[in-house]
Amino acid sequence: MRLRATRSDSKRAEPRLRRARENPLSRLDRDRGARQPGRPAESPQGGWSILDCILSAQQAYALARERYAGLGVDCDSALQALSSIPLSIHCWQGDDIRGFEGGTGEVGGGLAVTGNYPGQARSPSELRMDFESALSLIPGRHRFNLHAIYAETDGRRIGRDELQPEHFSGWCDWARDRNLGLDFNPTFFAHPMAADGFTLAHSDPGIRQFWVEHAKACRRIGASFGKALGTPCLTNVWIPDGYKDLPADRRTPRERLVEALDAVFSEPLDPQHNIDAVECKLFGLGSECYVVGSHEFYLGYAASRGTVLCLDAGHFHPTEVVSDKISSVLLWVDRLLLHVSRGVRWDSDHVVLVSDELREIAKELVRGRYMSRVHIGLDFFDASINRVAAWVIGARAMLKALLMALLEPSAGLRRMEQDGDFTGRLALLEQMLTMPFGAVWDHYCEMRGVPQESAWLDQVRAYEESVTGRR
Ligand code: RNT
Ligand code: ZN
Repeated sequence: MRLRATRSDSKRAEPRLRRARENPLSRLDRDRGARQPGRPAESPQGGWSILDCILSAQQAYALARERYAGLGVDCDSALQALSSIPLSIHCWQGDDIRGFEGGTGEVGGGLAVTGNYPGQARSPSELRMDFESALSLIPGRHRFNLHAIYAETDGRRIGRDELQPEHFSGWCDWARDRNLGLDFNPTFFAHPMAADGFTLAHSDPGIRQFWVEHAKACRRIGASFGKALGTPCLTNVWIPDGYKDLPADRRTPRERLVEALDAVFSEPLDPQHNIDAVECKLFGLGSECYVVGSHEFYLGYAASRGTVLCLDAGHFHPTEVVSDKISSVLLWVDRLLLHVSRGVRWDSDHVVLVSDELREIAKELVRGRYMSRVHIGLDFFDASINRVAAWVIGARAMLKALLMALLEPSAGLRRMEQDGDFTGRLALLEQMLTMPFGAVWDHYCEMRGVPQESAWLDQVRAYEESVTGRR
Protein backbone atom coordinates (compact mmCIF):
# COMPACT_ATOMS: atom_id res chain seq x y z
CA MET A 1 0.00 0.00 0.00
CA ARG A 2 1.28 3.45 -0.80
CA LEU A 3 0.69 6.01 1.89
CA ARG A 4 0.48 9.65 1.02
CA ALA A 5 1.79 12.24 3.40
CA THR A 6 -0.97 14.33 4.94
CA ARG A 7 -0.93 18.13 5.00
CA SER A 8 0.49 18.19 8.48
CA ASP A 9 3.19 15.71 7.47
CA SER A 10 4.31 17.84 4.59
CA LYS A 11 4.32 20.78 6.99
CA ARG A 12 6.60 18.78 9.25
CA ALA A 13 8.98 18.13 6.35
CA GLU A 14 9.15 21.85 5.59
CA PRO A 15 11.41 23.05 8.42
CA ARG A 16 14.01 20.52 7.33
CA LEU A 17 14.04 22.06 3.86
CA ARG A 18 14.24 25.58 5.23
CA ARG A 19 17.15 24.60 7.46
CA ALA A 20 18.91 23.13 4.45
CA ARG A 21 18.64 26.42 2.58
CA GLU A 22 20.14 28.27 5.53
CA ASN A 23 23.25 26.18 5.86
CA PRO A 24 23.55 22.87 4.06
CA LEU A 25 26.59 21.63 5.94
CA SER A 26 25.37 22.25 9.45
CA ARG A 27 22.00 20.85 8.44
CA LEU A 28 23.67 17.57 7.55
CA ASP A 29 25.33 17.44 10.94
CA ARG A 30 22.11 18.23 12.73
CA ASP A 31 20.27 15.57 10.73
CA ARG A 32 22.90 13.07 11.66
CA GLY A 33 22.39 13.89 15.34
CA ALA A 34 18.62 14.01 15.14
CA ARG A 35 17.99 10.81 13.25
CA GLN A 36 19.59 7.58 14.25
CA PRO A 37 19.51 4.77 11.69
CA GLY A 38 16.27 2.88 11.87
CA ARG A 39 14.79 5.39 14.26
CA PRO A 40 12.32 7.89 12.81
CA ALA A 41 12.19 11.50 13.93
CA GLU A 42 9.94 12.22 16.87
CA SER A 43 6.78 14.09 15.98
CA PRO A 44 6.08 17.40 17.74
CA GLN A 45 3.28 15.73 19.70
CA GLY A 46 5.64 13.00 20.83
CA GLY A 47 5.50 9.36 19.69
CA TRP A 48 6.37 8.00 16.27
CA SER A 49 4.20 8.29 13.22
CA ILE A 50 4.65 5.97 10.28
CA LEU A 51 4.00 8.97 8.06
CA ASP A 52 7.11 10.59 9.44
CA CYS A 53 9.08 7.84 7.77
CA ILE A 54 7.33 7.90 4.42
CA LEU A 55 7.92 10.92 2.28
CA SER A 56 6.26 11.19 -1.05
CA ALA A 57 8.58 10.91 -4.04
CA GLN A 58 8.38 14.66 -4.46
CA GLN A 59 9.42 15.38 -0.92
CA ALA A 60 12.21 12.85 -1.15
CA TYR A 61 13.38 14.55 -4.34
CA ALA A 62 13.24 17.99 -2.73
CA LEU A 63 15.42 16.78 0.11
CA ALA A 64 17.83 15.04 -2.24
CA ARG A 65 18.03 18.15 -4.37
CA GLU A 66 19.09 20.16 -1.35
CA ARG A 67 21.74 17.63 -0.45
CA TYR A 68 23.22 17.73 -3.95
CA ALA A 69 22.95 21.52 -4.05
CA GLY A 70 25.09 21.56 -0.92
CA LEU A 71 27.84 20.04 -3.05
CA GLY A 72 27.26 22.48 -5.89
CA VAL A 73 25.33 20.01 -8.02
CA ASP A 74 22.13 21.02 -9.79
CA CYS A 75 19.78 18.02 -9.96
CA ASP A 76 17.31 19.63 -12.34
CA SER A 77 19.94 20.26 -15.00
CA ALA A 78 21.31 16.73 -14.50
CA LEU A 79 17.84 15.35 -15.23
CA GLN A 80 17.46 17.64 -18.20
CA ALA A 81 20.78 16.40 -19.58
CA LEU A 82 19.85 12.77 -18.97
CA SER A 83 16.60 13.11 -20.88
CA SER A 84 18.54 14.12 -24.00
CA ILE A 85 20.70 10.98 -24.09
CA PRO A 86 19.36 8.20 -26.33
CA LEU A 87 20.44 4.60 -25.84
CA SER A 88 20.63 2.33 -28.84
CA ILE A 89 18.88 -0.73 -27.47
CA HIS A 90 19.71 -3.98 -29.22
CA CYS A 91 16.97 -6.17 -30.66
CA TRP A 92 18.84 -9.42 -30.07
CA GLN A 93 18.16 -9.65 -26.32
CA GLY A 94 14.54 -10.43 -27.24
CA ASP A 95 15.14 -13.66 -29.15
CA ASP A 96 18.65 -14.84 -28.24
CA ILE A 97 20.12 -13.55 -31.56
CA ARG A 98 18.12 -16.03 -33.62
CA GLY A 99 16.65 -13.65 -36.16
CA PHE A 100 14.01 -14.66 -38.70
CA GLU A 101 15.99 -16.23 -41.51
CA GLY A 102 14.83 -19.66 -40.43
CA GLY A 103 18.27 -21.28 -40.42
CA THR A 104 19.59 -23.83 -37.96
CA GLY A 105 19.27 -21.47 -35.00
CA GLU A 106 23.01 -21.84 -34.32
CA VAL A 107 24.46 -18.42 -33.59
CA GLY A 108 28.10 -19.30 -34.28
CA GLY A 109 30.80 -16.69 -34.70
CA GLY A 110 32.03 -17.38 -31.19
CA LEU A 111 28.84 -16.00 -29.66
CA ALA A 112 27.06 -18.09 -27.05
CA VAL A 113 23.61 -17.44 -25.64
CA THR A 114 22.97 -19.65 -22.63
CA GLY A 115 19.73 -20.38 -20.79
CA ASN A 116 16.28 -21.63 -21.73
CA TYR A 117 13.87 -19.24 -20.03
CA PRO A 118 10.55 -19.52 -21.84
CA GLY A 119 8.97 -16.77 -23.90
CA GLN A 120 11.53 -15.70 -26.48
CA ALA A 121 10.11 -13.71 -29.40
CA ARG A 122 9.48 -15.94 -32.45
CA SER A 123 8.40 -13.39 -35.01
CA PRO A 124 8.96 -9.73 -35.84
CA SER A 125 5.60 -8.80 -34.36
CA GLU A 126 6.37 -10.60 -31.09
CA LEU A 127 9.76 -8.94 -30.93
CA ARG A 128 8.24 -5.53 -31.54
CA MET A 129 5.57 -6.09 -28.94
CA ASP A 130 8.08 -7.30 -26.34
CA PHE A 131 10.35 -4.36 -27.01
CA GLU A 132 7.48 -1.92 -26.68
CA SER A 133 6.66 -3.47 -23.36
CA ALA A 134 10.29 -2.99 -22.23
CA LEU A 135 10.36 0.53 -23.61
CA SER A 136 7.36 1.54 -21.54
CA LEU A 137 9.50 0.84 -18.46
CA ILE A 138 12.64 2.68 -19.59
CA PRO A 139 12.64 6.45 -19.08
CA GLY A 140 13.65 8.66 -22.01
CA ARG A 141 13.60 8.45 -25.80
CA HIS A 142 15.72 5.71 -27.29
CA ARG A 143 16.69 3.89 -30.46
CA PHE A 144 16.37 0.32 -31.64
CA ASN A 145 19.34 -1.58 -33.01
CA LEU A 146 18.67 -4.27 -35.62
CA HIS A 147 20.79 -6.98 -37.22
CA ALA A 148 20.48 -8.11 -40.84
CA ILE A 149 19.07 -11.49 -39.74
CA TYR A 150 15.91 -9.71 -38.60
CA ALA A 151 14.83 -9.09 -42.22
CA GLU A 152 11.17 -9.76 -42.99
CA THR A 153 11.09 -11.72 -46.24
CA ASP A 154 7.63 -13.33 -46.14
CA GLY A 155 9.17 -16.76 -45.89
CA ARG A 156 11.26 -16.28 -49.04
CA ARG A 157 14.97 -17.08 -48.81
CA ILE A 158 16.88 -13.95 -49.71
CA GLY A 159 20.67 -14.13 -49.83
CA ARG A 160 22.31 -11.81 -47.36
CA ASP A 161 24.15 -10.22 -50.25
CA GLU A 162 20.78 -9.38 -51.82
CA LEU A 163 19.01 -7.77 -48.89
CA GLN A 164 17.16 -4.57 -49.71
CA PRO A 165 15.54 -1.79 -47.69
CA GLU A 166 12.13 -3.29 -48.58
CA HIS A 167 12.98 -6.31 -46.39
CA PHE A 168 13.04 -3.96 -43.43
CA SER A 169 10.06 -1.79 -44.28
CA GLY A 170 8.03 -3.38 -41.47
CA TRP A 171 10.69 -2.29 -38.99
CA CYS A 172 10.99 1.14 -40.51
CA ASP A 173 7.24 1.80 -40.46
CA TRP A 174 7.03 0.61 -36.88
CA ALA A 175 9.99 2.81 -35.86
CA ARG A 176 8.38 5.83 -37.53
CA ASP A 177 5.09 5.21 -35.75
CA ARG A 178 6.85 4.85 -32.40
CA ASN A 179 9.19 7.79 -32.98
CA LEU A 180 12.25 5.56 -32.64
CA GLY A 181 15.56 5.95 -34.44
CA LEU A 182 17.05 2.77 -35.93
CA ASP A 183 20.61 1.48 -35.95
CA PHE A 184 21.85 -1.49 -37.92
CA ASN A 185 24.41 -4.32 -38.18
CA PRO A 186 25.37 -6.62 -41.01
CA THR A 187 25.33 -10.22 -39.71
CA PHE A 188 28.61 -12.05 -40.33
CA PHE A 189 27.69 -15.19 -38.38
CA ALA A 190 25.00 -17.91 -38.29
CA HIS A 191 25.57 -18.61 -41.99
CA PRO A 192 27.18 -21.41 -44.05
CA MET A 193 29.57 -18.89 -45.66
CA ALA A 194 30.89 -18.10 -42.15
CA ALA A 195 31.12 -21.74 -41.07
CA ASP A 196 34.92 -21.85 -40.92
CA GLY A 197 35.14 -18.70 -38.85
CA PHE A 198 36.27 -16.31 -41.59
CA THR A 199 34.25 -13.73 -43.53
CA LEU A 200 35.69 -10.42 -44.77
CA ALA A 201 39.25 -11.69 -44.20
CA HIS A 202 38.64 -15.09 -45.79
CA SER A 203 41.37 -16.43 -48.06
CA ASP A 204 38.74 -17.36 -50.68
CA PRO A 205 37.99 -14.26 -52.79
CA GLY A 206 34.47 -15.53 -53.56
CA ILE A 207 33.56 -15.78 -49.88
CA ARG A 208 35.14 -12.42 -49.18
CA GLN A 209 33.14 -10.86 -51.99
CA PHE A 210 29.91 -12.37 -50.70
CA TRP A 211 30.46 -10.66 -47.35
CA VAL A 212 31.55 -7.40 -48.96
CA GLU A 213 28.25 -7.39 -50.87
CA HIS A 214 26.35 -8.16 -47.68
CA ALA A 215 27.95 -5.25 -45.85
CA LYS A 216 27.33 -2.91 -48.77
CA ALA A 217 23.68 -3.94 -48.85
CA CYS A 218 23.46 -3.27 -45.13
CA ARG A 219 24.92 0.21 -45.44
CA ARG A 220 22.23 1.03 -48.01
CA ILE A 221 19.58 -0.35 -45.70
CA GLY A 222 21.03 1.76 -42.88
CA ALA A 223 20.89 4.83 -45.11
CA SER A 224 17.26 4.07 -45.96
CA PHE A 225 16.46 4.04 -42.22
CA GLY A 226 18.26 7.32 -41.67
CA LYS A 227 16.48 8.96 -44.57
CA ALA A 228 13.05 7.69 -43.62
CA LEU A 229 13.34 8.48 -39.93
CA GLY A 230 15.27 11.75 -40.11
CA THR A 231 18.01 10.54 -37.81
CA PRO A 232 21.24 8.93 -39.07
CA CYS A 233 21.50 5.17 -38.69
CA LEU A 234 24.74 3.87 -37.20
CA THR A 235 25.72 0.75 -39.11
CA ASN A 236 28.26 -1.28 -37.18
CA VAL A 237 30.55 -3.90 -38.70
CA TRP A 238 31.67 -6.70 -36.42
CA ILE A 239 33.20 -9.85 -37.92
CA PRO A 240 34.20 -13.01 -36.06
CA ASP A 241 37.31 -13.81 -38.14
CA GLY A 242 40.12 -15.46 -36.24
CA TYR A 243 41.97 -18.64 -35.30
CA LYS A 244 41.50 -20.94 -32.36
CA ASP A 245 45.19 -21.76 -32.26
CA LEU A 246 48.50 -20.12 -32.99
CA PRO A 247 48.50 -18.69 -36.50
CA ALA A 248 51.42 -19.02 -38.87
CA ASP A 249 50.53 -15.75 -40.56
CA ARG A 250 48.93 -12.89 -38.69
CA ARG A 251 49.70 -10.35 -41.37
CA THR A 252 47.91 -11.53 -44.50
CA PRO A 253 44.35 -11.81 -43.07
CA ARG A 254 44.71 -8.29 -41.68
CA GLU A 255 45.82 -6.97 -45.03
CA ARG A 256 42.86 -8.73 -46.65
CA LEU A 257 40.53 -7.19 -44.09
CA VAL A 258 41.71 -3.64 -44.84
CA GLU A 259 41.08 -4.23 -48.52
CA ALA A 260 37.65 -5.75 -47.93
CA LEU A 261 36.58 -2.95 -45.58
CA ASP A 262 37.73 -0.34 -48.07
CA ALA A 263 35.55 -2.06 -50.66
CA VAL A 264 32.60 -2.10 -48.24
CA PHE A 265 32.91 1.62 -47.52
CA SER A 266 33.71 2.63 -51.10
CA GLU A 267 30.17 3.73 -51.90
CA PRO A 268 29.69 7.27 -50.56
CA LEU A 269 26.53 7.65 -48.48
CA ASP A 270 25.12 10.79 -46.95
CA PRO A 271 26.27 10.96 -43.31
CA GLN A 272 22.86 12.43 -42.51
CA HIS A 273 21.51 8.99 -43.36
CA ASN A 274 24.20 6.45 -42.51
CA ILE A 275 27.26 6.48 -40.27
CA ASP A 276 29.76 3.58 -40.37
CA ALA A 277 31.29 1.99 -37.32
CA VAL A 278 33.80 -0.85 -36.89
CA GLU A 279 34.00 -3.05 -33.77
CA CYS A 280 37.17 -4.66 -32.45
CA LYS A 281 37.62 -7.73 -30.30
CA LEU A 282 40.37 -9.46 -28.39
CA PHE A 283 39.22 -13.07 -28.72
CA GLY A 284 36.14 -15.22 -29.16
CA LEU A 285 35.11 -18.80 -28.59
CA GLY A 286 37.11 -20.61 -31.25
CA SER A 287 39.29 -17.57 -31.94
CA GLU A 288 41.26 -17.59 -28.71
CA CYS A 289 44.71 -17.10 -30.25
CA TYR A 290 44.09 -14.61 -32.99
CA VAL A 291 41.37 -12.17 -34.00
CA VAL A 292 41.95 -10.38 -37.28
CA GLY A 293 40.00 -7.27 -36.26
CA SER A 294 41.86 -6.48 -33.06
CA HIS A 295 41.76 -3.20 -31.17
CA GLU A 296 44.94 -1.86 -32.75
CA PHE A 297 43.70 -2.90 -36.17
CA TYR A 298 40.44 -1.01 -35.89
CA LEU A 299 41.80 1.99 -34.03
CA GLY A 300 44.14 2.55 -36.96
CA TYR A 301 41.42 1.78 -39.47
CA ALA A 302 38.86 4.13 -37.91
CA ALA A 303 41.41 6.92 -37.46
CA SER A 304 42.69 6.70 -41.02
CA ARG A 305 39.32 6.18 -42.73
CA GLY A 306 37.18 8.45 -40.59
CA THR A 307 34.75 5.77 -39.42
CA VAL A 308 33.32 5.51 -35.93
CA LEU A 309 35.21 3.14 -33.62
CA CYS A 310 33.11 0.72 -31.59
CA LEU A 311 34.43 -0.43 -28.21
CA ASP A 312 32.57 -3.31 -26.61
CA ALA A 313 33.06 -3.48 -22.83
CA GLY A 314 33.34 -7.27 -23.01
CA HIS A 315 35.99 -7.39 -25.71
CA PHE A 316 39.13 -6.91 -23.70
CA HIS A 317 41.11 -8.70 -21.02
CA PRO A 318 38.99 -8.96 -17.87
CA THR A 319 41.06 -6.32 -16.09
CA GLU A 320 41.35 -4.05 -19.11
CA VAL A 321 38.65 -1.40 -19.04
CA VAL A 322 36.91 0.55 -21.77
CA SER A 323 36.45 3.51 -19.40
CA ASP A 324 40.16 4.20 -19.56
CA LYS A 325 40.24 4.03 -23.35
CA ILE A 326 37.55 6.63 -24.08
CA SER A 327 39.66 9.76 -23.54
CA SER A 328 42.58 8.21 -25.46
CA VAL A 329 40.78 7.02 -28.55
CA LEU A 330 38.74 10.21 -28.82
CA LEU A 331 41.99 12.03 -29.49
CA TRP A 332 42.33 10.04 -32.70
CA VAL A 333 38.79 9.31 -33.85
CA ASP A 334 35.91 11.68 -34.15
CA ARG A 335 33.23 9.47 -32.73
CA LEU A 336 32.86 6.41 -30.64
CA LEU A 337 30.17 3.77 -30.40
CA LEU A 338 30.03 1.92 -27.11
CA HIS A 339 28.70 -1.59 -26.84
CA VAL A 340 27.86 -1.62 -23.19
CA SER A 341 28.03 -5.14 -21.92
CA ARG A 342 29.12 -6.94 -18.75
CA GLY A 343 31.71 -9.61 -19.16
CA VAL A 344 31.96 -12.08 -16.29
CA ARG A 345 35.33 -13.84 -16.52
CA TRP A 346 35.13 -13.66 -20.31
CA ASP A 347 33.08 -11.90 -23.00
CA SER A 348 29.96 -13.43 -21.49
CA ASP A 349 27.58 -10.56 -22.37
CA HIS A 350 25.78 -10.61 -19.02
CA VAL A 351 22.98 -8.10 -18.51
CA VAL A 352 24.40 -4.72 -17.58
CA LEU A 353 24.17 -3.65 -13.94
CA VAL A 354 25.41 -0.50 -12.21
CA SER A 355 28.87 -1.98 -11.75
CA ASP A 356 32.01 -0.02 -10.90
CA GLU A 357 33.06 -0.14 -14.54
CA LEU A 358 29.68 1.03 -15.80
CA ARG A 359 29.89 4.00 -13.47
CA GLU A 360 33.41 4.76 -14.65
CA ILE A 361 32.32 4.64 -18.29
CA ALA A 362 29.46 7.04 -17.59
CA LYS A 363 31.72 9.37 -15.61
CA GLU A 364 34.21 9.50 -18.45
CA LEU A 365 31.48 10.44 -20.92
CA VAL A 366 30.16 13.19 -18.69
CA ARG A 367 33.48 14.50 -17.38
CA GLY A 368 34.94 14.66 -20.86
CA ARG A 369 31.78 16.33 -22.26
CA TYR A 370 31.86 13.65 -24.94
CA MET A 371 28.14 13.02 -25.22
CA SER A 372 27.83 14.56 -28.68
CA ARG A 373 30.63 12.31 -29.97
CA VAL A 374 29.66 9.04 -28.32
CA HIS A 375 26.76 6.75 -29.19
CA ILE A 376 25.74 4.44 -26.40
CA GLY A 377 24.66 1.01 -27.58
CA LEU A 378 23.77 -1.92 -25.38
CA ASP A 379 25.07 -5.38 -26.20
CA PHE A 380 24.13 -8.23 -23.89
CA PHE A 381 22.03 -11.34 -24.19
CA ASP A 382 20.80 -13.62 -21.49
CA ALA A 383 18.34 -16.43 -22.13
CA SER A 384 18.26 -17.56 -18.50
CA ILE A 385 15.97 -14.76 -17.27
CA ASN A 386 12.88 -12.96 -18.49
CA ARG A 387 14.07 -11.24 -21.66
CA VAL A 388 11.90 -8.15 -21.29
CA ALA A 389 13.25 -7.72 -17.76
CA ALA A 390 16.79 -8.14 -19.10
CA TRP A 391 16.26 -5.20 -21.46
CA VAL A 392 14.76 -3.10 -18.68
CA ILE A 393 17.45 -3.91 -16.11
CA GLY A 394 20.27 -3.23 -18.56
CA ALA A 395 18.87 -0.04 -20.04
CA ARG A 396 17.86 1.39 -16.69
CA ALA A 397 21.29 0.51 -15.28
CA MET A 398 22.96 2.47 -18.08
CA LEU A 399 20.72 5.46 -17.43
CA LYS A 400 21.30 5.27 -13.69
CA ALA A 401 25.05 5.24 -14.21
CA LEU A 402 24.74 8.28 -16.46
CA LEU A 403 22.63 10.08 -13.89
CA MET A 404 25.14 9.29 -11.16
CA ALA A 405 27.85 10.75 -13.37
CA LEU A 406 25.74 13.85 -14.08
CA LEU A 407 25.27 14.29 -10.34
CA GLU A 408 28.98 14.27 -9.66
CA PRO A 409 30.46 17.45 -8.12
CA SER A 410 32.95 17.56 -10.96
CA ALA A 411 34.20 21.11 -10.38
CA GLY A 412 35.05 20.32 -6.76
CA LEU A 413 36.77 17.08 -7.67
CA ARG A 414 38.86 18.75 -10.34
CA ARG A 415 39.85 21.54 -8.00
CA MET A 416 41.03 19.06 -5.41
CA GLU A 417 42.97 17.19 -8.04
CA GLN A 418 44.63 20.37 -9.30
CA ASP A 419 45.52 21.37 -5.75
CA GLY A 420 47.05 17.98 -5.13
CA ASP A 421 44.39 17.18 -2.52
CA PHE A 422 44.08 13.50 -3.39
CA THR A 423 42.77 12.70 0.09
CA GLY A 424 39.84 15.06 -0.39
CA ARG A 425 39.23 13.71 -3.89
CA LEU A 426 39.06 10.14 -2.62
CA ALA A 427 36.85 11.07 0.32
CA LEU A 428 34.40 12.98 -1.88
CA LEU A 429 34.22 10.16 -4.42
CA GLU A 430 33.33 7.80 -1.60
CA GLN A 431 30.86 10.26 -0.10
CA MET A 432 28.97 10.29 -3.38
CA LEU A 433 28.03 6.66 -2.89
CA THR A 434 25.83 7.51 0.08
CA MET A 435 24.11 10.50 -1.47
CA PRO A 436 20.33 10.11 -1.97
CA PHE A 437 20.63 9.12 -5.60
CA GLY A 438 17.57 6.85 -5.49
CA ALA A 439 15.24 9.78 -4.82
CA VAL A 440 16.54 11.64 -7.87
CA TRP A 441 16.21 8.55 -10.06
CA ASP A 442 12.67 7.87 -8.81
CA HIS A 443 11.76 11.46 -9.56
CA TYR A 444 13.14 11.11 -13.08
CA CYS A 445 11.07 7.96 -13.64
CA GLU A 446 8.00 9.76 -12.38
CA MET A 447 8.72 12.75 -14.64
CA ARG A 448 9.06 10.50 -17.66
CA GLY A 449 5.93 8.54 -16.81
CA VAL A 450 7.56 5.17 -16.13
CA PRO A 451 7.37 3.09 -12.95
CA GLN A 452 9.90 3.60 -10.21
CA GLU A 453 12.54 1.09 -9.29
CA SER A 454 10.34 -0.94 -6.98
CA ALA A 455 7.40 -1.11 -9.38
CA TRP A 456 8.46 -1.98 -12.92
CA LEU A 457 8.95 -5.69 -12.33
CA ASP A 458 5.25 -6.13 -11.51
CA GLN A 459 4.47 -4.95 -15.02
CA VAL A 460 6.94 -7.36 -16.58
CA ARG A 461 5.40 -10.17 -14.56
CA ALA A 462 1.93 -9.19 -15.71
CA TYR A 463 3.13 -9.13 -19.33
CA GLU A 464 4.73 -12.52 -18.81
CA GLU A 465 1.52 -13.93 -17.43
CA SER A 466 -0.58 -12.71 -20.32
CA VAL A 467 1.91 -12.83 -23.21
CA THR A 468 5.45 -14.24 -23.05
CA GLY A 469 4.61 -17.02 -20.59
CA ARG A 470 1.97 -18.38 -22.96
CA ARG A 471 4.32 -18.92 -25.90
C1 RNT B 1 30.31 -9.87 -30.74
C2 RNT B 1 30.04 -8.40 -30.79
C3 RNT B 1 28.83 -8.00 -31.57
C4 RNT B 1 27.63 -8.86 -31.31
C5 RNT B 1 26.36 -8.40 -31.95
C6 RNT B 1 25.31 -9.44 -31.94
O1 RNT B 1 31.26 -10.21 -29.85
O2 RNT B 1 29.98 -7.88 -29.51
O3 RNT B 1 28.56 -6.67 -31.33
O4 RNT B 1 27.40 -9.01 -29.93
O5 RNT B 1 26.64 -7.94 -33.21
ZN1 ZN C 1 29.44 -5.81 -29.38
